[in-house]
Amino acid sequence: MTEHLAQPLNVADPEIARAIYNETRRLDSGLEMIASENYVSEAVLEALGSVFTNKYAEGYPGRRYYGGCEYTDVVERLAQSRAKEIFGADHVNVQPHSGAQANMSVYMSMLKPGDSILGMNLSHGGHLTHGHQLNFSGKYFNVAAYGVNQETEQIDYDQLAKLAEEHKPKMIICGASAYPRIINFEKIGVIARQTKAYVLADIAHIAGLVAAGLHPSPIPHMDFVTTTTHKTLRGPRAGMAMCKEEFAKKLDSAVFPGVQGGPLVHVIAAKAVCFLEALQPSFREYQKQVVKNAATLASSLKDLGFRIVSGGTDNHLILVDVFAKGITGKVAEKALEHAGITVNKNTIPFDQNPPLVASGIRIGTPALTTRGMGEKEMQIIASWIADVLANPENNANLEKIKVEVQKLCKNFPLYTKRLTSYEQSNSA
Ligand code: DSN
Repeated sequence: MTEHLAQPLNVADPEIARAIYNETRRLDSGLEMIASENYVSEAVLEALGSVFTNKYAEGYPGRRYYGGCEYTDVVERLAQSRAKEIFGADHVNVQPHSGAQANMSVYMSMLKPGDSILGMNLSHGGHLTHGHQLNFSGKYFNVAAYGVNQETEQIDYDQLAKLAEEHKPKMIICGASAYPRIINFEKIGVIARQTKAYVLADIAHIAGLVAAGLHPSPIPHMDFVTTTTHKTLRGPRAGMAMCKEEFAKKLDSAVFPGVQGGPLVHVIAAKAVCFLEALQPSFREYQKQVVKNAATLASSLKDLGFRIVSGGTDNHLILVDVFAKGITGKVAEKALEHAGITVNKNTIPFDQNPPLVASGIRIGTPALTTRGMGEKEMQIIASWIADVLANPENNANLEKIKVEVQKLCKNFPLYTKRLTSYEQSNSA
């Protein structure tokens, strides 16, 4: 290889190397509590940074539009068979670049522009791609939306059934990005069959829990199941789509050539690695701890006087109604960030504030659990969150808590070799 192309990153591009180092330090020294984030393993990172980034491989294993796909086929077949083993799906397509593209592919395989769909309202915990007016799903399809019951703040299955009966959607979409409770996939599957609708579950948030058997599987009740691979599943930033055998051909041609061109083979390799990790017994233990940590966080915050949307959690996340304490989600997010605790502002059901202000914050435990934190740490963190939100503008207090956060993080180190290697090579 030409000599200058063999240079390490910190020599070839010191500015980008520095930004990567700073991001690694940020992850290591702060509390990452965004419910959709996690920390991948070194093995996943190695696969992501592999030479497979060089490869074009349009098509599928054994039938590609490019030569040189011998090892690409090995990678994609391993990813497919591991995903099938984890979820028990008839058919899996591991090529979607993201969850949004996985969803788009499912729509493209069965629907035509103008068809009706029924999805969960974004402001009640759904997702943009489930029919939001600003998203392609809301622009191309005729959307009806279900939500949660105002009292229980849990999915209103009666409303869902009624809307399905009235609107006769061609597809019902379930799954959520800010919903802390078990989703009754069986019930939704029955409603779909009664109203002759196809049915899709987007399990992006809970895929790791489903893989570990800690959330009921949607597979027996759904025609299609999509997910991202980077949230509770703890793999690379990407998507995946599964379906019943009868829809396999349609789904595959919707992914390629329908929605995407060449697959990202290095990302598929990293998905395969994360799937192998998810098949290990330790993964189930990890997911159990994710759920226990979220439950502890919810009960600790409740004890400290916070209103938890729906009264608690069954999964990896909680939604806290901070507006009930007189501050907005926006202010809460900023103050917590100042103190080294990263969360995101989030609307709560029937929110009186717009999404960029929001009345809630969404907090998740997948990343901190990967670091090895447990219920004891969750109790400490809950008390810091309460302290920050009691005085969100007291900068001295926020700085004081940040120091405490950093001390705690030192006991749960992250990506140490990467940090040391950069520091050593830049110490001269
Ligand atoms: N934006 C993601 C989340 O944070 O939940 C969902 O795609």
